[in-house]
Amino acid sequence: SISEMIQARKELVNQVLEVYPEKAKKNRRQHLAVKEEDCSSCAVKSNGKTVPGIMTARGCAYAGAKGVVWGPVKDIVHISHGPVGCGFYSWANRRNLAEGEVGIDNFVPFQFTSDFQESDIIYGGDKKLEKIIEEVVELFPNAKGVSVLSECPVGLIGDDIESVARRMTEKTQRPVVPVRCEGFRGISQSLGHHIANDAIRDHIIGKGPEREIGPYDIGIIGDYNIGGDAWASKKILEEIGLNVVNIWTGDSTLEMLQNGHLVKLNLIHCYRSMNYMANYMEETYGTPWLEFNFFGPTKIKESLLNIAAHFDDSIRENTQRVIAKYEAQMQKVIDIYRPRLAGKKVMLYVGGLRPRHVVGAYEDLGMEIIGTGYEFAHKEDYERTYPQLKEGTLIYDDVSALELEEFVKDLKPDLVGSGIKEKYVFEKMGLPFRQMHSWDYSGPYHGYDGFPIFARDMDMAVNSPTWKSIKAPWVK
Ligand code: ICE
Repeated sequence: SISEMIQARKELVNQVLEVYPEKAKKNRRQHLAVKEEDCSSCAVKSNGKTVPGIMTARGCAYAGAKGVVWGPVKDIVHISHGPVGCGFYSWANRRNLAEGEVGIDNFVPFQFTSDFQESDIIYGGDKKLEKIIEEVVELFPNAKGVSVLSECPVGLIGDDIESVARRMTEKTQRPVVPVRCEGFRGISQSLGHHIANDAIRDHIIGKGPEREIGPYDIGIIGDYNIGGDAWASKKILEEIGLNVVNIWTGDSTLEMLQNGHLVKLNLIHCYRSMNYMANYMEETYGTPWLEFNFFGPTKIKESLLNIAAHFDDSIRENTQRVIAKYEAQMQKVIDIYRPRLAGKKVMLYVGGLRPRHVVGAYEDLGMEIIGTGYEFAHKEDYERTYPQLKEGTLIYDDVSALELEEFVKDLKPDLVGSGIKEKYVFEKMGLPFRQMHSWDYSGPYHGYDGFPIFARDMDMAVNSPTWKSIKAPWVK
């Protein structure tokens, strides 16, 4: 029965926690829960400091600011300011695609670094930064601006990148934006999102030449175009008659950031990383915003109807027509894959949005989420999550490598959806796995274009005969 299952999963949590010392055990217990009908007890603690010594999958503020928010702005050169490693190891692996001519109006494929050396730590890196910015605009005169993303040592030695940025904004006649996203700030990449949002607020929005707002102009907030996601989202919105003028930030331009508030409605996909600017635009400019979810036909339909409700009859009629058109196509996808995937159990562990946003897409294929959790979500994100989950679902916040491994061993899911740090652990166990950050080199997964690809990929993972012939190297 369900109550027995809930009990068993609670016991599993206790059992796994046994290895920790008392203090760590007490801390971690608050981050783990089992979904029950009355969810007063299933709320987990979140957005707290990781227990020292525990293996976390979290990233840092620099990751959240450079990798997530600023990186996809294609016509700005982003300088990873500090030692070479941070920029190098975060280079190109998030798969935020961008169109345009590389080196002319698209700098996304590049990696710019100030490559700090010992002498820069001793004497400071401000002069070097100034010289680099000069070189950047000389080599790439079309760059619309420059962002300076600080890495840890820059903050530790007290460099004044703000004054360099001010001077260079004057000198180069384009925005040079200081982003104080040193990795040691905060407890996860989440603060990096916030810092990056604040930099847009302070240095970019409302500061360019304004444009007229058309009656159907909208912006997409928090779609980073992973594997082409934003293009798939945009396509549907345009089909219902809306005009997507800004995307924050996937395949984005400086102009889109400057004029983010000049739309009738902002649609926010990733609430976690950009709720700050969505709120700011509403409070400052009166631009309304609405959350939506474009994973899987059920959620797409729900979202389209909500969006259409903000517009006139012509948009509403278009929406009905578009939903009907795609419903038939999506049903074909479901007819192929559902028989191969129905009843399969899934465990997820991703960043700050997808652990709830992809649930509907799996359910469209008849799959069941038995465990999910976020690396760095806040209370508001978990509150949006509980209603999406079935009773008995295991919920884990900032789950440690050990905990996740033990949960998976016990619950035996048919598929694990998580990141690169988890991938090879579970694949070596012979467990089907999909990377749910980068879409495992696939995608898009958003929109009607994305769902058939999502379905195919999940089937490919779950039903591959390969897993049966894998024996974990540590099993004697
Ligand atoms: Fe938002 Mo990996 Fe994107 Fe989310 Fe965010 Fe990150 Fe991407 Fe993941 C992201 S912005 S990079 S939807 S930081 S996949 S919260 S962890 S679930």
